[in-house]
Amino acid sequence: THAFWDTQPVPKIADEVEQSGPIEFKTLDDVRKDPLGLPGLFEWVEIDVNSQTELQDLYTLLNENYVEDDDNMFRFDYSPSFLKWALQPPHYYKEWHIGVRVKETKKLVGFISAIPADVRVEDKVVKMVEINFLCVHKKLREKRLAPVLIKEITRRVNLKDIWQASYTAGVVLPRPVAVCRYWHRSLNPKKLIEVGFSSLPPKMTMSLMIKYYRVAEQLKNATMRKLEKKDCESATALLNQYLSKYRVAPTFTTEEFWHWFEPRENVMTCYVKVDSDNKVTDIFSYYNLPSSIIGNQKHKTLKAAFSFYNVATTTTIKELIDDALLVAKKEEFDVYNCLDIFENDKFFKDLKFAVGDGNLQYYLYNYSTPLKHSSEIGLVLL
Ligand code: NHW
Ligand code: EN5
Repeated sequence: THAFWDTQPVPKIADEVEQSGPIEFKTLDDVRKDPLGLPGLFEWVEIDVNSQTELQDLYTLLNENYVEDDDNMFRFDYSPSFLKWALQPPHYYKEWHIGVRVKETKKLVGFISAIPADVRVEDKVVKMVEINFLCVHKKLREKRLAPVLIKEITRRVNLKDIWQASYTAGVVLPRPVAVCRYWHRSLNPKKLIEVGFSSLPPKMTMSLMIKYYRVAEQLKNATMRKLEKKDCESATALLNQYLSKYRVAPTFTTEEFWHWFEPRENVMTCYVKVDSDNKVTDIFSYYNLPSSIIGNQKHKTLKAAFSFYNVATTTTIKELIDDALLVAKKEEFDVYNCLDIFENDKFFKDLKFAVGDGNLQYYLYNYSTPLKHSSEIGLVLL
């Protein structure tokens, strides 16, 4: 049982959902105008990510306390520039960057965020928020602070007349829309083995392994280049058209597209191919999310690229991602990570991906819809 989740407008684990739509209907009159109560030692704060010191506080909280793998060997290490990008898309609200500080010391011990997004579920585009970076300091765990953060962000989102949310988590809660798997493509097998990210299969030698994971030296799509601003209209149209074939997928304005895909050093890599009329025909993109390696003497960080949105029309998805691997290798990533959403399972075997030990569940808040297969999901959250 779930003392908190059982009180929320989400389907019960055993519910058999048939129709898509909101679970409850409320109006602004139903929304509290004052913040939720916090235990007396703590206070609500807004984190201003344009302030170097506040951004650094958030970075440190997450760097020390955010998501780890099941064996506590790796912890996500979102960089300050990544966090700024992730939290300030077009039409963001600073009130949705919520921190909890200790009153006396001002130490940041909790955080949750929302950003606006239009997400289509089946045939309806729903105005939503995407919730991310929920974090409670390790020393304050299991004291029911997370439900307070979730209720407070819900209140502040509701105040803007938005009643639905999407989020992902490694844990199972009531009730996943889809259960997805991570797959991994080794780019630096020696380091991955040294840090325990992967292991040397029996009868495999290190030199065989290195040879096996070698990537091509030349792009399969020789004309692919970095995305430029002038590509935006065409690339947005191509991506929205592609996303229309998935059951759960965002829709992007040109402005949002440029925010999310503009190449940013150490944050976002996006390449496109254009035809003779300057129309974008193919796109690959990935974001840069390293992990701290917990307690390793030799290596402190694992450099991981995470597959974002990809569209292939003049090439195959396999050749397109092969090119992404080459670029990621050049950018010195150790591993390229990818969910089994979209049509991604088409290239896993041929491109030497191996299934990981982590799941990712997709969720909607206050919206029920029948369970989806991972390949019906067309949404990537950071
Ligand atoms: S998923 C990453 C979440 N963060 C981490 O895993 C970081 C490391 N862990 C922690 O910081 C991406 C803590 O363990 C957290 C829980 C804070 C996770 N989502 O305070 P208590 C996101 O950011 C439930 C939702 O005692 P704690 C997405 C748990 O089931 N609920 O636990 C975030 C239990 O409820 P139950 C989660 O360990 C989406 C209750 O929390 C959860 O000290 C948020 C226990 O609370 C999770 N990942 O703190 C929902 N993990 O009913 C957004 C645990 O079972 C909903 N719980 O008793 C939409 C809101 C907006 C709506 C707008 C209309
Ligand atoms: C919020 N938007 O579990 C998301 N990662 O498989 C938050 N495993 O990296 C929720 N355990 O399998 C995120 N190597 C939930 C994910 C949390 C992080 C996580 C998994 C995903 C992961 C690696 C390392 C495991 C270390 C021990 C893994 C084995 C596969 C290997 C890859 C390289 C080639 C050979 C095979």
